[in-house]
Amino acid sequence: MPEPMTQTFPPAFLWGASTSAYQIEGAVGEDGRTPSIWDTFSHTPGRTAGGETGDVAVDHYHRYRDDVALMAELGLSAYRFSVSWPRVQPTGRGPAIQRGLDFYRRLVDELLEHGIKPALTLYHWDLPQELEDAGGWPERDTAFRFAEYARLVGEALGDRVEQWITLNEPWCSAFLGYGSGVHAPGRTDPAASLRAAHHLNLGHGLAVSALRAAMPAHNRIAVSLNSSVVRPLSQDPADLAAVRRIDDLANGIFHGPMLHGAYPETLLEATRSVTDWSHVLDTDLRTINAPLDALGLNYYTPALVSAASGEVKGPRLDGHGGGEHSPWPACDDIVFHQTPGERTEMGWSIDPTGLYDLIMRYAREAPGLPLYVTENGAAYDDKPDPDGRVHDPERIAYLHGHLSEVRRAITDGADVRGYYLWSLLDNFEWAYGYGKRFGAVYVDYATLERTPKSSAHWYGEAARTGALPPVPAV
Ligand code: PNW
Repeated sequence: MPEPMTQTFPPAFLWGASTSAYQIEGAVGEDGRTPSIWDTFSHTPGRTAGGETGDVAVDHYHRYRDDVALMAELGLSAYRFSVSWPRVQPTGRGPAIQRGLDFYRRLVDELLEHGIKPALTLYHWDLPQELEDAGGWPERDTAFRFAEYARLVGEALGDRVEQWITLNEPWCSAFLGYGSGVHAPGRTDPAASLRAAHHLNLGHGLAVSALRAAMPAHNRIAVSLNSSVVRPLSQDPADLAAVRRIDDLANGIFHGPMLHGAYPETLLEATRSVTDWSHVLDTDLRTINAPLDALGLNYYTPALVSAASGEVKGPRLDGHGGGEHSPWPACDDIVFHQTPGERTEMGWSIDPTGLYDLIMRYAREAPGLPLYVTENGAAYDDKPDPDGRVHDPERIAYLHGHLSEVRRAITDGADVRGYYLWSLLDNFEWAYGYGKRFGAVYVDYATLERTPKSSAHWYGEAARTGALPPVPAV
């Protein structure tokens, strides 16, 4: 009998971990892989902390067997990874190369042999450089190239992977990649960022159809959005209007066309000074609105905004401080404030209620659509003790807090089918390099040795029992 306070989850609930190709694989020149925009970006001086790159990362390409064994030992039931586009289709055009696909076949077979359900993300930000040279996501053709790539991967892996995710966090690709420029390809053009958002949407819609045609019908297709929880600094109408505009640019710009077949009118109106939206063809909206089988939500921290009132600009949601270029087009009159509460190493405040609010919002926005938390986690400055163990009670508290809110959402009627912590392993945290450790498993970057942190053991127990174990004192 569970104790009265035990928080149990539905028996079929998936307990997973997430990673992405460029952040963990390394082996960037092997088996025919060509550079992606992240290779180019990370090798450009001044773009990443300490000039760090994913050249070696955590060498998962060669150590995937050990990494799967580790997941199995911990008791995880699911694993979300991404396929590196330039490994499978080096120039972004033409036939797939089998050596690239073979790596993912081996990885998936290894997972299935250990009883771990694979969830495959097609695009976690590593666009083949050749496609960026042809204009990248601001160009319409990139959407069609993405659908073609989706078909190739669907044909190759559709027999063994059931859970498919088209895009990871298109907001980051569009607005950090082409707006603020803190992510690859590092462009800073607000009009291009809005065109990129549309072509990511279009690529998603085209890819859904391509996957349906290429794969067995029982496979499930989803998208992972980093939908934001946007809160007003006050109930002042000007602050509420600021929330509306940021919400449109963070959320509605993606879920509008994907779930409802239309961009919010308020979004089109508010961005007229940047674009006339003539890049959107009428038929695109029907394409983007292709029915989905599930929705993935990535959540880390909420945003707190107000209308400008003359004070110094607070750090932005992108965690890069008030950078020179904003990722938010036509929002110079909106201020981002530091949200209250304790923060992680990213400077992101910890607010588990944001995850509850996000889930409940999408339970309403997409009635009947199963939801997954496809990323949630925290960076801390983890260090091994003299005995070699790594204790991270803060991360356990973070995971416990957020999983409790997932459970509360389920109790309140949301159909949440699983949770993937970010991340399985410490890895290349994009522009921050290796300094920010999100892993449940510690990686010694000198030896690449893996050591499960205490949070990995805690999470593994949750996965094995289907209930949240008690939290040690921090
Ligand atoms: C996500 N923001 O990135 C990504 O999906 C992961 O690859 C990444 O490692 C993880 O979250 C932790 O950062 C984000 O500025 C990057 O709002 C930036 C933002 C959000 C998510």
